[in-house]
Order: sequence, then C-alpha cells, then structure tokens
Amino acid sequence: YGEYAYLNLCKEVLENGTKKEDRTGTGTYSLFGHQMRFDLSKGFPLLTTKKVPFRLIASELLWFIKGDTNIQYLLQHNNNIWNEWAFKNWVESDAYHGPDMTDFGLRSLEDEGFRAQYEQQMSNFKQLVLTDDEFAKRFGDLGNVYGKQWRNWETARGETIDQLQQVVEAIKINPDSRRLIVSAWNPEDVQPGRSALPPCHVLFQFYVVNGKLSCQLYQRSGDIFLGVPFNIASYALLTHLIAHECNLEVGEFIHTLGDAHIYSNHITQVTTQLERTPMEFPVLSLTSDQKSIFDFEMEDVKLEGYDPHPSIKAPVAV
Ligand code: UFP
Repeated sequence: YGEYAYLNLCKEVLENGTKKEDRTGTGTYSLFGHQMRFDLSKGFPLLTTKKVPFRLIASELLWFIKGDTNIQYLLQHNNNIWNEWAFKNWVESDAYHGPDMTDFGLRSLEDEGFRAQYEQQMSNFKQLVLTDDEFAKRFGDLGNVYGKQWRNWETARGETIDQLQQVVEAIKINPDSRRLIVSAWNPEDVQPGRSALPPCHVLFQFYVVNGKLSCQLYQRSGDIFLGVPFNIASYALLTHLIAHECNLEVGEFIHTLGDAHIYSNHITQVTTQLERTPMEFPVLSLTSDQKSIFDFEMEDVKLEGYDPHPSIKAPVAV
C-alpha cells in the first residue's frame, strides 16, 4: 500500500527524531530531509489510517488556483481552515470594538469563559465576511499567501506574473523542459512583519515522461500528523487537475520535506494511527468536459471508494 510511505516517516521520526524546540513553544521530534513517493496511477493518496477531510483540501486548492486570497470563498464553501489569520486582522484594527482578543488562540484553550467570547466574535466575523463585501475586502484578505504568489507574483517593476498559467502552458508546449517550476517563496514578503505565515510549500516542479505528469514539492516545514496528510492530498489533486488539462496521465507525486516534525502533543495520536492497517486508496475522478484548471469547481471533483479508519483529534500548534 502506498500509505506506507507516510507511515514509515511517522515511524522513523518516532524512533530516530531529535528533540527540538520550535517557534510555537510546543516542542517537537524532528529530522531534516526526507522524501516520500506516491504513484498516483495506483490510487489517490488520501490517508486511510485516519479520516482526512478531502472537501477542505479540495476547496482550499481551488481557492489557491483561482488566485483568491480572501477567505470569503472558503467560508462560502464551509471551509474554516484559514479563519484565524483573517480574524487577527480584524481584532487588531480600529474597526473592532469587542472584548480584547490578544493571543486568542492560546487563551481560548486555557480559559473557558474567554473561549465563549472568542467563539462569539469569530461567528460575528464570519457572518460579516459572508454578507458584507466591503468588510470582506478589508478584513477577509490574507495578502501574500499562495494564491497571490502562484497567480499574481508582483515584480519590482510593478508587473504581475501568473506562474501557474505559465507552467500549465509550458507543460503543453514544451513538456521536456526542466524549468517547470512554481515558487511561493518570495524573499521580499517573508521579511518579519510583512507576511502572516511564510509559505510552507516553498516550490514545486513538474516532469513529463511517457505521457505522464509527475510533481515534486519542496516543503520547508511539515507538521507530520496534522499538516502533511493535507499537503500530500492537495498536491496530488493539483497534479491530477493539470494532467487533465494537458491530456496527460498522472505519474508520481514526490514529497520532499525539510524539517519534518511530530509535535510532542501528537505522539499518542501517531502511535494510535500506526497500530491501524491501511486500506486501498480511493480513486479520483474529474468531470471530463471541464478543461481549464482555472474553471474547476467542487462539483467537478469526485472521490470514490474512500473508506478510512475514524479521524483522530489533536491540538493545532499556532
Ligand atoms: N504546516 C504544515 N503544512 C502546511 C502549513 C503548515 O505542516 O501546509 F501551512 C505546519 C508546519 C509547522 C507549522 O509545524 O505549520 C508552521 O510553522 P513554521 O513557520 O514555524 O515552520
């Protein structure tokens, strides 16, 4: 089963990872430099040893592909994964008049009274982003995140570059190219104070041989339990979408990790997961009349045969 590429990484970090402190103060077990390969022709790599919410992965990816950086689209698709980043913009602005939300992430874990206030404010925030376009424009936009760098990279001369469109065209015209690259890492934007979160998926490259499209991602930092299962499925889906547009079959997804870590408060969860037996990967199908990746919507993406073990809860380090 293809899933062992992931399970073996978990095992290796548990056995040989070095204890390492991190930005969030949680502590991790970590190793540096690891590669996993998934043969996409043998099934879609959505983990089966725990349930992974494909719907959230797909709507986030379509959001990136559209070059959208405003959480309004995500909320319209009932996807809450980026809310905290936008919420922070609002509660730190003059427009916010509610109770103090400093350090809302940590405080809502520790203090139940505060959590109720936080949830109230978050629900107000979501409602406003969904119903008030002016408000959404002002506070729902995350700025220099993936959608911006992939589709609207800003140059020093004030031009914008559509890296994703260019790479798709290049795959069609010049599939042997060794320059089929999209970079999300912009040194200018990762200066302290400029960007909410320096991109984790730094760069990806495509490769075409024998009518098959492969993709390799370099991810600088991977939260093995919570983040990496999402990241694998997201890039696998991206590879499928681009292959579909370019009339190619899917080849491999190669996932190269820099700092690959398990947070110290995820150890029991990982151990539970490793006790489970992986099942057959599901199969992805894309509606065949939809051509351009830029026009894909959720209803064009279907996953069949996904029958995972139950989900496993774990705290997110922020
Ligand atoms: N992280 C992932 N995948 C992602 C993402 C974040 O694993 O797609 F956005 C994790 C990696 C790390 C944390 O644990 O989030 C980011 O923190 P840092 O910037 O300090 O690496």
